[in-house]
Amino acid sequence: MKKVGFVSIVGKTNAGKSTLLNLILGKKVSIATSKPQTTRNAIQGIYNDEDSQIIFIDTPGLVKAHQQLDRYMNKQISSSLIDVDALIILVDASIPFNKEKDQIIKDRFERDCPTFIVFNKIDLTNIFLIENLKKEYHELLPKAEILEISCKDKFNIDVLLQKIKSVLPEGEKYYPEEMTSDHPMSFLMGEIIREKILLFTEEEVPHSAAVKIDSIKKINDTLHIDATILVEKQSQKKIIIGKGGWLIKKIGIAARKDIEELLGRKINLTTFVRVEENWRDSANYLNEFGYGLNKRDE
Ligand SMILES: Nc1nc2c(ncn2[C@@H]2O[C@H](COP(=O)(O)OP(=O)(O)OP(=O)(O)O)[C@@H](O)[C@H]2O)c(=O)[nH]1
Ligand SMILES: [Mg+2]
Repeated sequence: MKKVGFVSIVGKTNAGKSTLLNLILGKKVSIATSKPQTTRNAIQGIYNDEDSQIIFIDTPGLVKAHQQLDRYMNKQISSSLIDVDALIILVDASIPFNKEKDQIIKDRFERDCPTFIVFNKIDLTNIFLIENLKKEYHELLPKAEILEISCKDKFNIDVLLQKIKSVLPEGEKYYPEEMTSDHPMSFLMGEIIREKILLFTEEEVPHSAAVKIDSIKKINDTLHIDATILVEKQSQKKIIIGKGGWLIKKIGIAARKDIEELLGRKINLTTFVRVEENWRDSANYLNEFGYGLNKRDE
């Protein structure tokens, strides 16, 4: 018998949720960047060791719902909270507490399961800020246990894991040990391309882009991957392509390098940039690019 269970990682955007998941797993299953709203889908990362199997669920950061894509992201958060065995509420500890705004943490995340409020980025903050955060979060969610970590310095990650194990039930593994995520490899390939777009573009472009893998074909010993990048405006397409195609080339080279590392083999990556106005509000395009809402979610 092992300690097994589902643990959702929730919080505001940019708190470091995806970074934490990748760090715990020791491999990348979820992209992480300094841009807000990097994660759009709930992503399961499956952690295994001798005495446990923990299925962590990385979630999008909280967003105000303006478009259907935002509603999809919010739905991903709430679905990830159903039937979890424990909850990690990740907080960027370098940002001071705001009584009005941070009430949302209680409103959205308070559950009956064991809950850890985890202050991340303590490498960026100081003891006074942390003490104040502790006081405020204790008032907000008195039953939750508070912990400090730094993903950057890999500080206290083992302590967090031990604490989580201690509250999980015993049982049989849910998944075979070679499985690390619930998403297929093609999903991560698309996300890696999106990560490069997030890294190399500014303002509205990162949030207006989606990526879809159209085909993966093996010819001789090389994998040929075709991907479509969707944007909302002609001007964004121009930015992503860049003068003489320099930026799309840069995005492609960086993505290819990461995907090759992931697969341990050479690939050939072809990207095609398509413009669809308001795709973030169109059920058809959301479906096509992996953000489909059920009718009852709308
Ligand atoms: N200094 C510092 N930076 C960190 C730490 N953990 C994560 N970061 C950075 O914080 C930024 C956001 O990280 P993500 O993992 O993408 O955050 P997220 O919570 O998944 O964000 P969303 O997906 O947008 O909700 C990245 O630039 C990380 O490198 C940390 O412990 N210290
Ligand atoms: Mg994320």
